[in-house]
Amino acid sequence: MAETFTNATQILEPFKGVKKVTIEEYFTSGHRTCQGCESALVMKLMVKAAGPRTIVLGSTGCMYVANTTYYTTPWVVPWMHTQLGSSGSAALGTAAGLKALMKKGKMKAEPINVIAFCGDGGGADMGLGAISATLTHKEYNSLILLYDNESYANTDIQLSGSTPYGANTTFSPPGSVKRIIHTRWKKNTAPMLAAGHPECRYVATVCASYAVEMMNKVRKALSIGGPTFIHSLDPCPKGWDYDPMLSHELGELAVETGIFPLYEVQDGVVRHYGKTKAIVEGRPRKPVREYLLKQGRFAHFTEEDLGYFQAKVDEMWNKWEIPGVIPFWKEKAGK
Ligand SMILES: Cc1ncc(C[n+]2csc(CCOP(=O)(O)OP(=O)(O)O)c2C)c(N)n1
Ligand code: SF4
Ligand SMILES: [Mg+2]
Repeated sequence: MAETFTNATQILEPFKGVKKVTIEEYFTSGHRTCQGCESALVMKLMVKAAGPRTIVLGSTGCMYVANTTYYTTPWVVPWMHTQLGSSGSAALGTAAGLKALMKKGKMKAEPINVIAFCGDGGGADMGLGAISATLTHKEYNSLILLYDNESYANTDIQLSGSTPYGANTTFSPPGSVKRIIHTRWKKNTAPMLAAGHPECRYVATVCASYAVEMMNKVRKALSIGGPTFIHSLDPCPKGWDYDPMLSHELGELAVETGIFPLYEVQDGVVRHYGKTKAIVEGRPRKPVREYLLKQGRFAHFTEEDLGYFQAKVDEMWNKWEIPGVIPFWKEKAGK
């Protein structure tokens, strides 16, 4: 006799402070990421927030390759690799499969979290279409988490649509004739997905430098139901070329300079978080040079380049309809 099936989610209450965070780990030793790798911390916090009744799927990239050396794995929960552009398809297929098996009584009906992670190459570039499709299927519960180390890191730091303007990558080395090879501005991925998928109930940005906030956004995304999306900015010592001990500080600086705002879009309501909220309420932003000049990938920047970068970030805050989130502004009357 099939059990009654409701497709409910787990209700994961927010951790009320760091002392209330559970001590159990579901991403443990056994991986070979670089020293100071923030994306490994993101995996650890993501699955700690989700808890043991969770399936993790991951597309090709550092968080696949460095985490699954033959015969070892840090994952304590079930996990599966999926093709580079397929985090969306893997999330949707797994959620649909679980739902069908439970509905038919072929497995115990219980809420199981489905999380698919992807890198910026796999998610913001190659897999964007599959993520978009998944975010339109409101009948299936899943979370897609994009860990953004701002390059195709695993294949030796090629530039992606998430790489910041001017950064030195293996595809954009500064030369003596042309200093800035990468002249495109970083994609605004989370708002693009929030605005384009009106029935996706939860989209958020996170940074593991603010770990409790990050875990609570994961818990909210999993509890709220339907497909959800989180974009995490992850300092990468190898790709960004800095001392590994600076990972935490660089995450903070990305937020304090206003380059990477922290917010959520829940049922269409935008809420800024933490230091981003303080900036919206009038706290001065730190100059972008404090963030950029700590990283070797910007070592070739001149004052002119720093000025250009600062002006673009100023525009996000002074001109955008919703500061740091929505890059439109209304035409002034009479123009
Ligand atoms: C279809 C396909 N094209 C290319 C590759 C080679 N490849 C493996 S990992 C990777 C980089 C992925 O970058 P990203 O998604 O940002 O993850 P990261 O390596 O930065 O963690 C590439 C290009 C592949 N595995 N599959
Ligand atoms: S290259 Fe960057 S993302 Fe990849 S394992 Fe090293 S620090 Fe982590
Ligand atoms: Mg990447």
